[in-house]
Amino acid sequence: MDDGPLQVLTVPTAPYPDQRPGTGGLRRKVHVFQSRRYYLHNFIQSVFSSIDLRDRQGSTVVVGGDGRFFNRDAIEVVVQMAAANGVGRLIIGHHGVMSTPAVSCVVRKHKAIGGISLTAGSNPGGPEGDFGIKFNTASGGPAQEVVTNKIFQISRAIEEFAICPGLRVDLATLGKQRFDLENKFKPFTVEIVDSVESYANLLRNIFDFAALKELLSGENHINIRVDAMNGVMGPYVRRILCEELGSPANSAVNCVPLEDLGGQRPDADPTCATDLLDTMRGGEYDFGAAFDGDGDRNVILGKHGFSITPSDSVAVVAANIFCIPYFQHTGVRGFARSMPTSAALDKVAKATKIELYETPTGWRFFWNLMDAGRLSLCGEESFGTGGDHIREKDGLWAVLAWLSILAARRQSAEDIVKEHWLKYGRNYYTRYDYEDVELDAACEMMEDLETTLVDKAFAGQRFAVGEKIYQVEKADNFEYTDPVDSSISRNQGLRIVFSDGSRIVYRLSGTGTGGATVRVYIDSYEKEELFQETQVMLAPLATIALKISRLHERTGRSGPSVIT
Ligand code: G16
Repeated sequence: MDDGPLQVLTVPTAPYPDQRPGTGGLRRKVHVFQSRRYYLHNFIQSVFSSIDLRDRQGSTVVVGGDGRFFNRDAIEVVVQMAAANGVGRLIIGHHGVMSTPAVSCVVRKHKAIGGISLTAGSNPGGPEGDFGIKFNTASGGPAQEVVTNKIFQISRAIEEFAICPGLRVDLATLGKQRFDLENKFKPFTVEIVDSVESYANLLRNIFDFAALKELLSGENHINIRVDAMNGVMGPYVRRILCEELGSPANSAVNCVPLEDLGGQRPDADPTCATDLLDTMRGGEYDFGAAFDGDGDRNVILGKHGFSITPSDSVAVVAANIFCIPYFQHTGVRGFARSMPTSAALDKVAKATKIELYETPTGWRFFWNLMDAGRLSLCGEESFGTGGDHIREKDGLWAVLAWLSILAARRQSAEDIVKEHWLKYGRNYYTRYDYEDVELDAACEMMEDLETTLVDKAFAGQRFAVGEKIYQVEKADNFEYTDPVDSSISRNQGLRIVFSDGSRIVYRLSGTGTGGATVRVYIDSYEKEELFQETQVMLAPLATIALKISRLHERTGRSGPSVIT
């Protein structure tokens, strides 16, 4: 600052055709950001340009990230470009690290115009891995389609970007830093904040921390095991679960955010959190949990590794929602799940006479309902659960929700789930992922499949596997009309619904970075046979799913890359 006001430059650039944000922001291989000139700059400029200049001028923006490789380089660019684009104040997590739920919380608390999270969620990290940018708007929720479409349109025609190349921010020092910019009357401010504090305060007002402390460290405490997966959640787990709620320090593992995320895929599902699953199988711990890189997803395990599907998890939380003090105060306005998520939540909604919304995949479809006061709790099969306290799914919130239920009911997670099935019936659920499939082959298969499904002759068809016979009740390409703003989202997944309520859903993922990821979701409701093996129970439907789509033949694959 001693050298006078910082220069603001306008730099010419050329557009890239592929910057359409997917389900969780823009995700690409790290080398794409490194090797394509101004690839990151173009996207960041498109994000800022999507906000009306009058709203942007002097505004506040929150910046966080999960600490993965390329975060620091990217934050520097974001800071320099925010300053040059008229933003007045940036709030940044200490060391540039802040979880996605905390970014949502801080955006709302400071009435920011938006938040930028530098993360590729549950995708692998490191120089050979993925990097990404999520953009949240003033509500604290992921940008909606109308905004992401605008960002994409701008990115396709971009000719220049604005930047203050001389601006250097110290991410390691808490507090305010001021920078004088040429052509600006007011200094540009950067505030480095404790990444956990505001978020922890929010949780303290939602849950009964005294009861949770008793559960985790009182006389009859349970033993928990929490895996932060070397992502952003380490500091949150240490501070909230260990220091504040008294869980022993060694109950939390992989708590230091690493640039390569420890070389493992930071996904909150039992196939990735294998260390946690193995440890839980040993029987030493009563309850286990893990998160993804940026802390918005969660996996919940009971003793001996009893695995709880995300679809069941949200249904159980819904059925026990008044174990959470927040909902005792706010009441429950509605439940929601994404279309491919199992219908377990629907059963609870029906029994409690609470409205149930079925939305397309992606958290951005939930928060409009929350802002309109119509939704309190929602979940997705992709290990996302959350409430209307923020506008993102929230991994640690989900863990505290479960612990609140355990504290109130004094039963094991497994017993709670099994009692739930006895009362409501069970939705057996599985997802097959075919990763890195050739894009054209995947798209052509989906197109042909749609042609088959929407043909009038398809409804009513019967499929037999062994003794099981399934009759098609309806089949379509899922389309959603937002009940709040009447916007329509088409092409959200091909689904076949059978007369017994079982479903097969086919979708192309919006988060992959190589080729296409084909997802096949299978959901079957049982009232009697409640305690069988999922894969055995769903084998007939899986056979039918592959037969109808000819997926293996069309993609050249002999089986899924991952089954969850
Ligand atoms: C993102 C979105 C979620 C979505 C998930 C999977 O999660 O935020 O809403 O369910 O991707 O999407 P897809 O099936 O299109 O891959 P995250 O945690 O990766 O940001």
